[in-house]
Amino acid sequence: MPEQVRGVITKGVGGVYTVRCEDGSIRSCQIRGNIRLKKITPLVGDIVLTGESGDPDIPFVLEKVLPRKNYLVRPPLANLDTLLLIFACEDPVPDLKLLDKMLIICGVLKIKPVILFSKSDKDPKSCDKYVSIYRNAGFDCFPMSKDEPIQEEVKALIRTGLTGLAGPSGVGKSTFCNNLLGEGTMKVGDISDRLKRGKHTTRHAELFEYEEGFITDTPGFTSLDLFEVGVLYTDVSGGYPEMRAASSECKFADCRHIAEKQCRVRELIGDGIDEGRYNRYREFYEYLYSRRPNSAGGYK
Ligand SMILES: Nc1nc2c(ncn2[C@@H]2O[C@H](COP(=O)(O)OP(=O)(O)OP(=O)(O)O)[C@@H](O)[C@H]2O)c(=O)[nH]1
Ligand SMILES: [Mg+2]
Ligand SMILES: [Zn+2]
Repeated sequence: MPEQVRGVITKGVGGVYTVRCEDGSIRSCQIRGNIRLKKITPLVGDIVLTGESGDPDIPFVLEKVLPRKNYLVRPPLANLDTLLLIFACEDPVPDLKLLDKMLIICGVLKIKPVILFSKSDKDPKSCDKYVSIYRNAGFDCFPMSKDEPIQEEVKALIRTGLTGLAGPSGVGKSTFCNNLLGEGTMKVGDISDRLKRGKHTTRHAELFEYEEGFITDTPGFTSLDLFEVGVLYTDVSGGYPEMRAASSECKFADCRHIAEKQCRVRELIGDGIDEGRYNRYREFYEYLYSRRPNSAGGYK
């Protein structure tokens, strides 16, 4: 039996997976013919065992994907410690609903979120406003501009473990990677003049070494359905540290902060709890509650 070597998937394009192995080698792997991998799609960030394929074109094969700590459907990444959520304050304007959904998912998967509002040069005031909303909510959140060095505080949060980037197209994820790792690491695209949207320049996730850890650039995405990725209504509050802190003062221990009397969370709206954040909480909660298991028309 040929020797198996362990490594991490750094890229997967067209069924060919690049693996950075523990012995320092880089192996191009196929999965063809491997029955053990039938039920699982390997992802960037997966720890795998590789073996020889006997095929000179793609000389190695993925033998096994080792158990994952966690994984994201969007962007498709495995074994994350930190998720760097990048949203532009302008061009494109930030989709805070998408951001809040990602924060809920981080809560479910126990991934540490760090939020960056990019393009602060375009509208410093609105950038500061967004940053203060998310800082007040209890998150690590920073303004960023491509012509300024990446803040040391941000670097300190991502220097170990596996960090993924996530955010819409055109917000500057690849620009951030180039600032961090050196110009030319990733191709950077324009945004469309008319729609003020990105052009999906990055097509595949790709993992790079950074300090003592790894960082992964990803393609931008615009939509995400919490129900489809398996989030339950009971998970929503996990994306709202500011509400959890206040809920100990709600009259009812199981307060949902929707229609209950003497709800401290609702008392604080506009005065400690951001109204937009609260409204999105309510929308997510009501949507997922309507789709809970065993509800009328449910799936059980
Ligand atoms: N003004 C300004 N422009 C920026 C900033 N960061 C990125 N850009 C520009 O935004 C455009 C898109 O940047 P990319 O880094 O390709 O964006 P991306 O998030 O990787 O986009 P996808 O790969 O499509 O998901 C480029 O024209 C960048 O130069 C910034 O801080 N300020
Ligand atoms: Mg990109
Ligand atoms: Zn309450």
